[in-house]
Amino acid sequence: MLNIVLFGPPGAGKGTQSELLIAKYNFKHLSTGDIFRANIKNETELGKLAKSYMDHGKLVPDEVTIQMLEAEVNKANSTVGYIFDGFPRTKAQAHALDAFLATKNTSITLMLALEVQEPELRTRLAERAKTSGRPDDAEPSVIQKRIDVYNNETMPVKAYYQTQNKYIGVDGIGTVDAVFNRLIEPLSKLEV
Ligand code: B4P
Repeated sequence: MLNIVLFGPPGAGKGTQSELLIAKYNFKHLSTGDIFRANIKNETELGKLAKSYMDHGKLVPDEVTIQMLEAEVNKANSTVGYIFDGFPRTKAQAHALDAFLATKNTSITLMLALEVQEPELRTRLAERAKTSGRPDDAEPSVIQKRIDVYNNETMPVKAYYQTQNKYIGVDGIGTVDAVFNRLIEPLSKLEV
């Protein structure tokens, strides 16, 4: 079983690359952003709560996010493995994920991190705003807030996996296919 954390700043291409990884490896995809957006669309209580944070570029509180993620893993019950896309985004989430996976006799195999610099992130998110209908893409000040939150609250998660020797940084600039080929290189070694 391979469990991958796909990491990177907002707009780095986590969602884009997850789709390709799933097509190749049959992983179960768990994107906390997608799950929150589905709840917003269905106007659930969780959706209303998540929206009040997401629209301002803030993280949804850990307690709510961790509980939701664990419920989704239990529902999915994959034997191939999971791609955690956009989770963990705080050290508390990383600790909780390790503890939770241990109860299932498994663990995170690798963190694959898409490295993309800020000007490119701003360009991509502004471009996506034209078609996504996402309020958090539409406003440059909200995009900046998401990047700041990433630098302050999410970056420490990188060190968490580095100390476990599980961190692999990948250049996220280039065509989608070129980035994908860089991402699967470490995975192909694991498959042997
Ligand atoms: P997410 O849904 O995770 O969104 P993201 O970081 O904006 O997107 P991603 O990196 O997946 O970008 P994409 O592939 O689409 O989070 C949204 C919000 O949800 C957070 O701000 C937070 O409020 C909340 N949330 C989610 N998880 C949470 C958690 N664990 N804890 C608390 N809160 C949480 O790519 C972006 C654009 O770039 C696309 O338009 C794409 O076409 C383009 N692109 C991709 N690859 C490219 C390439 N190689 N070259 C050029 N363009 C490319």
